[in-house]
Amino acid sequence: MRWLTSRIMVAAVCLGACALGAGVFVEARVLVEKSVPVNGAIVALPPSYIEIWFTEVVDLKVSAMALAGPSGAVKLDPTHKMSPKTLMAGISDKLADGTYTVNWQTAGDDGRVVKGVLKFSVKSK
Ligand SMILES: [Cu+2]
Repeated sequence: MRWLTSRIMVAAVCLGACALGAGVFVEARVLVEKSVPVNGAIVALPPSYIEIWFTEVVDLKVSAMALAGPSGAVKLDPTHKMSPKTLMAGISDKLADGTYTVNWQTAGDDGRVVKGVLKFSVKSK
């Protein structure tokens, strides 16, 4: 009986540790720390680039950014790293007034591809 009790205890501890591990794993996902333009911002000057700072070193090989505005997709210059945790892409064309969406993807320490969206609006008039 004592043997059985200890086995159950071990199983319970294992399950607890696994659940904790899973929780930590989710929290360890790479996140956006900040961006230019700031998510949700309304800017008077059209930005000439998009830069995103992440919470982990990012893998450029699986990183991408795409910009879409009021008249559809906007061509971005190639996505590159400005620092180990930062992605950047230049915008060659002057953005017209309207709301824009940046779809990004990257991977952090665990190599898993993570995707996200940032939005900003240009209001020059
Ligand atoms: Cu740059």
